[in-house]
Amino acid sequence: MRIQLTDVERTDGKMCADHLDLAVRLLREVGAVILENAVPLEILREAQAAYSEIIRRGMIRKARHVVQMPFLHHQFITNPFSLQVIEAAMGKKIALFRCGIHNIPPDVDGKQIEKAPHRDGNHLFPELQCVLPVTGIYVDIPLVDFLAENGATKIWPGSHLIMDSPPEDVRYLGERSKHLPAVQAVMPLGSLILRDMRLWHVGMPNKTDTHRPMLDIGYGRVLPHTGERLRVSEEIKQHWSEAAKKLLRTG
Ligand SMILES: O=C(O)CCC(=O)C(=O)O
Repeated sequence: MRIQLTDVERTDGKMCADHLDLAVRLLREVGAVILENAVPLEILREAQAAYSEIIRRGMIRKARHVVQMPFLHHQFITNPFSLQVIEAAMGKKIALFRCGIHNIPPDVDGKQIEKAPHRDGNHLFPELQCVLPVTGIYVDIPLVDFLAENGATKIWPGSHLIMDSPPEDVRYLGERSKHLPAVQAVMPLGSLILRDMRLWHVGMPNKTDTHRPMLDIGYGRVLPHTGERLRVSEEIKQHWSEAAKKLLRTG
């Protein structure tokens, strides 16, 4: 599930056809693909410095959502290689819906334990036994080398294709995951990983004495009608039943 981009691809800002095909295939079949040498080190150093300042100011929780430079640099948000894969997998109509940082601080008191995995987004129709194409992809960009020791994300290959049956079983991934093979997404600085949002994953304990931050960027396929709602005045709504009001929900 790993592709090393070549110097030619980096100079062209474009993956060759074979690499692109492989990346799309891995995303479809494994649920994730790692692209090494995809992010220039200079901008990563800038982001590291900015994040060190966030740590120094004790703002880690707030940085779980960051809408500021350098984290919104085009080499992150519109990274040419991740966009190539995203557009090949979900089409050209895509939208950015999240930018944040997931950090795992050093486990100073030895209390970090492995948590249960989760999906970042569920199947579009969890009640059907039918896996649809991907409609949401997360691009995770480590701001340090990702190692087994510092808590590289653990993923369950193929788990994006698992339907939860009954659908409520999505709440019990921890128990279910114990029976399935998993790997840690170990990768050097300069890499990124594209994840189908349905893939089971979890950040692992950090056994080193340095922080393990990663940029987490979410893209979704724009689906017709999903944002459209009838505009109804508050005056009318106050006479509506709860069932009627529910028809205007956005989440
Ligand atoms: O920090 C990590 O490695 C995983 C973060 C995570 O769970 C997520 O992106 O939803």
